[in-house]
Amino acid sequence: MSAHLSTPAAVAVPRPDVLAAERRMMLAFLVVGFSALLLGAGIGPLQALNYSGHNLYPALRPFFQSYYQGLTIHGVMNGYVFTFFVICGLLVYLPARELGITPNMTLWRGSFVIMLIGTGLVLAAMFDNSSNVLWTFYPPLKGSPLFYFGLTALGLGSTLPLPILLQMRSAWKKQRPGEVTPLVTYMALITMLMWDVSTIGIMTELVIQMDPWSLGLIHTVDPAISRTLYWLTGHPIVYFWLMPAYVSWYGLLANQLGGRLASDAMGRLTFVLMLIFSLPVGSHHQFADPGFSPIWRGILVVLTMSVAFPSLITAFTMGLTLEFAGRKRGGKGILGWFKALPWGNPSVAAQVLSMLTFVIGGASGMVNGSWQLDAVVHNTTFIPGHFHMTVGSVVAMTFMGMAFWLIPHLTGRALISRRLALAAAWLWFIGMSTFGIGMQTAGLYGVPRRAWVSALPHEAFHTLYGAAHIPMALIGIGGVILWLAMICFYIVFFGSLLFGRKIEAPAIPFARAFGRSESYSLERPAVPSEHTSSLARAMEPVWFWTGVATLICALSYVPIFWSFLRHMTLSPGWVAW
Ligand code: HAS
Ligand code: HEM
Ligand code: CU
Repeated sequence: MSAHLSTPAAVAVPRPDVLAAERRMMLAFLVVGFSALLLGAGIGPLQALNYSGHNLYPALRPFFQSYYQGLTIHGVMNGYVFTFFVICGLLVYLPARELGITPNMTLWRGSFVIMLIGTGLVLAAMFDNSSNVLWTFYPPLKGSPLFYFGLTALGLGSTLPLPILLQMRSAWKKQRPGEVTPLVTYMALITMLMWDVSTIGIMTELVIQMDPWSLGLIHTVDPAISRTLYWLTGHPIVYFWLMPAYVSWYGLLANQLGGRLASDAMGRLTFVLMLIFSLPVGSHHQFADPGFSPIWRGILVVLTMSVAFPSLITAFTMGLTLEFAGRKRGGKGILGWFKALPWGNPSVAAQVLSMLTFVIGGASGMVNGSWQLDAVVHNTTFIPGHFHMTVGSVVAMTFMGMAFWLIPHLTGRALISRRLALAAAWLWFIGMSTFGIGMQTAGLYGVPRRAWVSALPHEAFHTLYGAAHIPMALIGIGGVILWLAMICFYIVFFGSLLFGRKIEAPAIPFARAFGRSESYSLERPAVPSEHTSSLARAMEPVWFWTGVATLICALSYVPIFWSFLRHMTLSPGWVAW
């Protein structure tokens, strides 16, 4: 047997100054990302209070002229800036630690700088009240060129981790021929392949339609084509947010729990299925748009249910992983294992609590994904209810949980308060659940999303929405609890960065699994190559799977664009504020 063991190649450990530079870069991504969340999510409760009938906007006049200006800032800062910075940091930094290979720092810095410029441009465009076009920027609403060029830069910068990952993986493959890519790197790579293919939609929309339109070089655009290009990317974007959270669940959490991952191969399968199924389904956001045949809408329903499948695999794999860990820690009975998890660790608590919210977030996704049911909930608060129980909880909380170990790891400073970190996780969980359930229930009463309802006269508000007053009150209460959660989180986040006690930097969770104190070298336990599962091997040809995904995507979109291009409906721009 030992003859088949692959021996670790002798590779130079990255130099301490290079490691320090990588840490600084990761920290920069983290700090910018979470600062964007501070601004974006800070506005969220104002919107929640809008739905409970409290209009705070007149008091905020010099900063926000309208509800829609605030809502645009909220969607853009949270949906693009927070997520992109954290993800583009993590998906390079974690593989670099796992492989023990230095990433291409020029490209990584390039990604950061381009996105930072983009952020500056969109902030200027949103704060000068010129671009209240909401985060989906549907034409014919028209904002300023700064907004669209800013988004173009953000989009471009977010694609750059892909070449960095490809370079690192090929360097690793040269040293370890015949072995499958380590799990975290594999997942990061599939995520970036999916994302870079999908950005063709939004980048085409921005470069061919919105950028020249905003500059006045063309005078009209076709909104149906824009919306379809937008959702070509706009659906995969939700998996671009989710998959890095899954990287943490599959790649790191089992070790944080002191257990083991139920199945490495299932993790790989999950990612490949997400790559294949997320690209063609964007038009399920357009069930209410004209121009799609009923047959195509039916196919979209089937494809959408298929993309839920990898998350169901994840639910079972994670459920088992949690159970392993809980039983190992002495948990007994049907749910005793759940109680026995290391709840005192804020990083674990944030991530496991986020999984619970995903049960509701995922179920509401299946409601949206069915064409008939979507007709009931489309454009109601049910939809933001759905996605705050996914991106607003699963993704935001998992990233917060990661920040709780990343800050000590990157800076060598301890968290200033473990209790406050735990409070942040629990308050976010309670606040987001109260808010999300309120939003979803209010949506079933027909309360519209994207509506400044609190500006209505008192009687009109009560006549229209009186029946939904309990869920609408829950929305406001959830929002206020979320403010408290944010206060706890940011005291820990910035407090620890500035004042945390100096400690020895903790190891990356997966480093411990491989028996290393710090995952800086290529020293992994020798794995008998024939022991790697055949499923994991079948998932290894990433270019093949990307080709399949791209082909299916093209097959689904070419007929749609073909008919749209033959029946163009051009519109001039509107400024509705
Ligand atoms: Fe969605 C709209 C369908 C998932 C985000 N979605 C949105 C929008 C956003 C968004 C931002 O088909 C609105 C954009 C806008 O502004 O208009 N979505 C789905 C489906 C899924 C789904 C089928 N969405 C997500 C995720 C998001 C996200 C993830 C962000 C991260 N969504 C839609 C549709 C629309 C839509 C329509 C358009 C609606 C309209 O009318 O506009 C699926 O992927 C969901 C699958 C998930 C599951 C859950 C698995 C559960 C897990 C946790 C397990 C728990 C454990 C704990 C292990 C099936 C993994 C166990 C312990 C115990 C003790 C029990
Ligand atoms: C929209 C509240 C955090 C992403 C909304 C809406 C509310 C809200 C009430 C719907 C507004 C409307 O339809 O009129 C909150 C609260 C938060 C929070 C109270 C917690 C402090 C987050 C986070 C994310 C996020 C963490 C993502 C990472 C979005 C997006 C929209 C939205 C993308 C859609 C904006 C649009 O319709 O144009 N939020 N949110 N939110 N939220 Fe949040
Ligand atoms: Cu979608």
